[in-house]
Amino acid sequence: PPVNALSPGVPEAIQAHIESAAADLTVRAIVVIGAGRTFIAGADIKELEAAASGASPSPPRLHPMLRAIEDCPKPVVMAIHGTALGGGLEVAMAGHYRVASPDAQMGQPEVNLGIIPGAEGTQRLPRLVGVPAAIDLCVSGAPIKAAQALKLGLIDQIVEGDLLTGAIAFAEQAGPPRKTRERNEKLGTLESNAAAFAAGREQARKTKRNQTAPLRAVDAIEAAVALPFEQGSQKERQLIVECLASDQCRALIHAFFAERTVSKIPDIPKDTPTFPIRRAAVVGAGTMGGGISMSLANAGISVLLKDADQFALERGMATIQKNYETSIRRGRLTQDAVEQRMALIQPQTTYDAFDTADIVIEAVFESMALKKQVFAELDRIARPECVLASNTSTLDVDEIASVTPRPNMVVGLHFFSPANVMRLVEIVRGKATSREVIATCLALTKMLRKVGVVVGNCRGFVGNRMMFPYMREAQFLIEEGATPWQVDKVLYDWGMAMGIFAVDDMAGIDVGWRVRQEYKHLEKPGIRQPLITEKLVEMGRLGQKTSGGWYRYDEHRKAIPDPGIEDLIKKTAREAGIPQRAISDEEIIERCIYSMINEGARILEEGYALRASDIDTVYLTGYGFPGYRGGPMWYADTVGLKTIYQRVGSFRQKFGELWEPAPLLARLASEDRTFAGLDTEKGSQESVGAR
Ligand code: 3H9
Repeated sequence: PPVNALSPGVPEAIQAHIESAAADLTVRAIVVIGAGRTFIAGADIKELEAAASGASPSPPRLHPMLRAIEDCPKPVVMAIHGTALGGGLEVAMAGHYRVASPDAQMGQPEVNLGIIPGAEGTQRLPRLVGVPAAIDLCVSGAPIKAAQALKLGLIDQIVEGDLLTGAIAFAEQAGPPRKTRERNEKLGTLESNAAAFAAGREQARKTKRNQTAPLRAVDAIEAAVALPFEQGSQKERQLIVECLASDQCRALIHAFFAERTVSKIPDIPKDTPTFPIRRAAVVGAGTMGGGISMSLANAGISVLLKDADQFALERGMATIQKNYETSIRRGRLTQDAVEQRMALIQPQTTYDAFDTADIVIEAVFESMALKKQVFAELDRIARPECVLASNTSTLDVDEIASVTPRPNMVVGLHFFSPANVMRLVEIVRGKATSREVIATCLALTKMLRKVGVVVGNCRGFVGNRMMFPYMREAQFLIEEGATPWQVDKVLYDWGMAMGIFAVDDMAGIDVGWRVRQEYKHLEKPGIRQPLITEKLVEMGRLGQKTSGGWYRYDEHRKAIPDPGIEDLIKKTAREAGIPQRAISDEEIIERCIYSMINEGARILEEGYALRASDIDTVYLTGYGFPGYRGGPMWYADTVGLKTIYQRVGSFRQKFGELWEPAPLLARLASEDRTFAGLDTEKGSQESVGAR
């Protein structure tokens, strides 16, 4: 429980029960069904983790159980509800027949963990659904619903009503046992599937950039076509063992557990009382306010969306409508669903009915003065038990809270743009924020199907605080001779979802610039500051929204390198006396990524993040950091903290005090330790933001 993973003892018990039912003369057919909320969600990922880290010699062997099921002389019917994923689907495919609840989901998500299906899934799946569909399922890792599974031939029937009753009725009528491994009617030949294999490899390269496992999954399916079942299975075994030994697999398994650990906060146990959230209000109908309103409406929560400016409000509602229409066009939502969601969002220019809201999320401009004004107003109107949240991305939540006599109810909820899509929400715990409010926000982010990471209240919190040095170094690099497009390409090829300058253009160059203005008084004189942003803002080149920023944009929003910007950079560098040189790809990665890691180490030491793995989750779910590198802190461990520390030290000598190594990094490096090791040692002793 809770997902019926195939942990040690489970496969053995399934096998024993199949064998005893086979021997029982009173049994005519067998139904295998999961207890609780699901069928089987796969092999036990803890076991896979042990195999990947070398702690156990090999991956779990589910094969004897699969053989016992498939060779059972009586018909075995698999009854699927919830999720049949990975090893769960592999068990189901070893059965002779499959029925499912209408809302059941099935898939082979192994690539998301850096492996391929390793319990004959790559051999049975193409036999049931054909090669192209099998490739798509194994390369994308995405689950399909029962209706689609029926269409593909993965299941034989959808059972409306009680699944067990339906499955038993099916079993009573079922034909003789039908071994999947002996079914070749959909398999085809290497020649007939040549195009499918080529397309699958292309899909893998495009959608799972730089990753090995999706390509190996195609290799394994190819083996299913080329070889008899037994030999195909051996090939699959060899490929999964190879995948398990990779850094990519270890990183992705780390990412899986890191994401599920973030909600475990030592001083906020699972039974902490929460405030029910049925009705929300959002202040500010800009990009963020609109996206947040959509996220709330998508979860069935009604929203009052307020903007004092009628024009901004109408534009905000039109953007929401347009985004939903795109979802209809892409087949993600029905017209009906969209109408229901739109009906949940009520636009208004006043604070009317705000006294009925369970939570208010402020999403106005990033200005402390403005935010304080809004919170003072909210304090007058909101109910005492209403959670007052600010979507600030950098500002001091305690200072915002100081304008209300109830700072315990104030919290930061930092959504990421586009808020209706991005999964990360930083839950910023202020000095006085109550445990109940944090627990409520954790529950709310779950309802919104997002990942809520509790962070402390420092400038930029976790994500943006690490983004400052990352962006700073990227800008220094272009001042020293690189181009924005070179830096972006290197970062993209390394695995980032987007280059940093493309990100800045998308977010709006004025956003970062405005933050810098807020904190200008803290800048130390004599310390180097990036020079170009200010000029772009003066020129009105604010990014995509003005069709020009670091890049120029065509009518399809395609980024085009702009020689004018290159000239501007060169001229500015000349005037500032910055010598020009060729910059290597390696230097770009080291300066951008190591500066981020060094800041991460500081954040961790200062207690603004609870665990290194929380920092990783922030970067994996909100900043497009490649999952197969595990997040910045995990990546640092894989490079080796000694190496990182030495490089940071040499940059300190070359570029000055901005590169001062974080004391924690220095300590762990000298003791030959890792961030992951530190997480384990710390266990549940400390909490976040509570100091
Ligand atoms: C595989 O099968 C390989 C095979 O080919 C054979 C190789 C030989 N194992 O996500 P949740 C835990 S690879 C161990 O919060 P939800 C999870 O850590 C596997 N633990 O719930 C959490 O623990 P905790 C292929 C697992 O309702 C708790 O269960 N399968 C596993 O939001 C609840 O999880 C997958 O990749 C597992 N397999 O989502 C499926 N799964 O409470 C991975 C979950 O202590 N799982 N846990 O933090 C999922 O996608 C989601 O968990 C699921 C439920 C959709 C099932």
